[in-house]
Amino acid sequence: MINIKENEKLSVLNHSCAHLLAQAVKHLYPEAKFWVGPVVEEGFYYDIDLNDKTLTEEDLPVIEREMKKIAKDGKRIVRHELTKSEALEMFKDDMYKIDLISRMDESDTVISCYTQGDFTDLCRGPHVETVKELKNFKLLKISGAYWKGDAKNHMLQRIYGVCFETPEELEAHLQELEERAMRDHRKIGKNLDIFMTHDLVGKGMPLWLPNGAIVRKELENYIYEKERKLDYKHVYTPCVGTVDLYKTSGHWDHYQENMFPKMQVDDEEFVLRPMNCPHHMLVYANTLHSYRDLPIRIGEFASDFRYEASGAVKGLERVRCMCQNDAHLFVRPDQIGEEFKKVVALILDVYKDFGIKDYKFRLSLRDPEDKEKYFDDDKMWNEAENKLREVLDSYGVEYFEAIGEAAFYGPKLDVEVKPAVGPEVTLSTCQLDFLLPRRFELTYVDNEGKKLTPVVIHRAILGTFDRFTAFILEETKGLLPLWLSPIQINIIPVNNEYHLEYAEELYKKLKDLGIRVELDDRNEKLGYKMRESVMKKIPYAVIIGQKEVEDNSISYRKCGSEETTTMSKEEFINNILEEIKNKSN
Ligand code: TSB
Ligand code: ZN
Repeated sequence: MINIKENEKLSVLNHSCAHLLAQAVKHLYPEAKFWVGPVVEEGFYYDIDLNDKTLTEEDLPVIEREMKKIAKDGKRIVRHELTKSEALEMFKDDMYKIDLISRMDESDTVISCYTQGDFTDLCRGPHVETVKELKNFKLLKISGAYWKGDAKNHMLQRIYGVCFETPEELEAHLQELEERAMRDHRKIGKNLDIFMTHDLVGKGMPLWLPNGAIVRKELENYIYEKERKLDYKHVYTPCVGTVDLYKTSGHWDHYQENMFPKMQVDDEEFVLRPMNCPHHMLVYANTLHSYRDLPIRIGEFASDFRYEASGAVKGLERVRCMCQNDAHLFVRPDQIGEEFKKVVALILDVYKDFGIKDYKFRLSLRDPEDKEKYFDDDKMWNEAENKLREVLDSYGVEYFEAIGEAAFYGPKLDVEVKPAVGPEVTLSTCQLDFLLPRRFELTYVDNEGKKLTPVVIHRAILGTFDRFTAFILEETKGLLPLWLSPIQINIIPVNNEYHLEYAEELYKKLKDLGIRVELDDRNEKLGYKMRESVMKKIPYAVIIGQKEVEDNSISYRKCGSEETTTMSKEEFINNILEEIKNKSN
């Protein structure tokens, strides 16, 4: 999909279109005030204050019509330059523009505004010459947005749109947007009954429905088995901890803005945990360790709670209550490289199993200027960052660097993927930490009986089951591999009167074998049932008609294919069991 912001010509066009939008809104709602209207990757938006009036999607065509009318009129777009005091005078009744102008530095900024007909807006420009050039646009959606992106401020209304030079380009873009929306896991998740949300439970707190619970359980079993083979030891720990636990770890000082507020119970202060590391540090400290015991790998499918801005929560991808596929690896300094390599190998192995190809490794480093967010110890950071680079270079992993993306306790290697809608997100992560083991005074005994401090590697391969499910639903467009599908086989008798008995027998047999099977014995037409089976993304639709009953066979159609295959019942069952066992894609 084209990135409008990176295309100079389209940027100008889209920015001019944002002004056209503002002008139309002003015509329709004279009380409207405007904050900012930037160009973004997907077009443009404008943040608008309409006092108490709330717009809905239905208002967009009305605004579009007004925009078309203004564009047809064809006024020139004229630039004026102003001094700061002139600008302050000109916009004196507009708190938003005054806010912007007040922050401009008179000496090195030219303050400019642009006028088209009866509408003037403060703007740096540049713009197209006349509004006539703004022909091929579309308003896409409307949402709320806090002023300056701060939840403490009041809410503005954000209208999104996009503009192109030709109607063909616009049409192609809209088509692409529609396809993308179809791939959105929130839509797929609803259609396939994977998860739901409810205001009474709260924002960012999805409820996994039976179909989703199956997917999650299968993912848990899958990764548990991989980790078991790699000598991970799994634990269960509580999803709360005392404030003191998080003061010891440093989360209280460096991660508090991402945490839910504390709660008082009797004489203890608790927080819902945002991470599991402190609990795992205590599990490690529960036993004495010799240098020969390391690495020790403590894993958990652990629930965490994080404060994510209400505008940022999104389906299963960004939630406030999540379950991490977490582990903390306690290693000797000489084992860092080898253990890190094993984690990267596991990530690659898992991605291969799922057929995930489109991802990037990102080396996330601290921002040395940000003393609040990152633990302040230059030596420790340099050591950790250099060690990580050294490991990555020696194993030939390709990555790019991102400043300010590290965890507060250390640098990390993240895997970044692009969801159907919205910016990139992190899936897997592998993080190097010299800090937490020190803060928890963890030790192991070396061969001379001396107590030394281990190093910790934090890692999450599937990231969270929540985000991974969101991602895999989008990757597969809802058609999950057989082993992961909530319903694996749908048996459809052609005629209940003659074929139901045979179908029921097959249903029972498959169910006894542990296959997730459904029998569609409704009195509906075959074509109708087949279409529904495809819509529900059930990998196999098995058709039972006269021929099948007589030959003791089955016919099946794979979801998405028009081809029907017939074979003996035994052969089919063997193939299915094999496909599930092999976790074929
Ligand atoms: C790996 N302490 C480490 C852990 O040991 C940790 O918590 N790392 S994390 O902060 O990067 O989170 C791990 C993973 O959780 C991320 O890689 C990401 O895939 C996933 N994740 C983070 N925030 C959210 C969220 N709000 N919703 C869903 N998944 C999330
Ligand atoms: Zn951790």
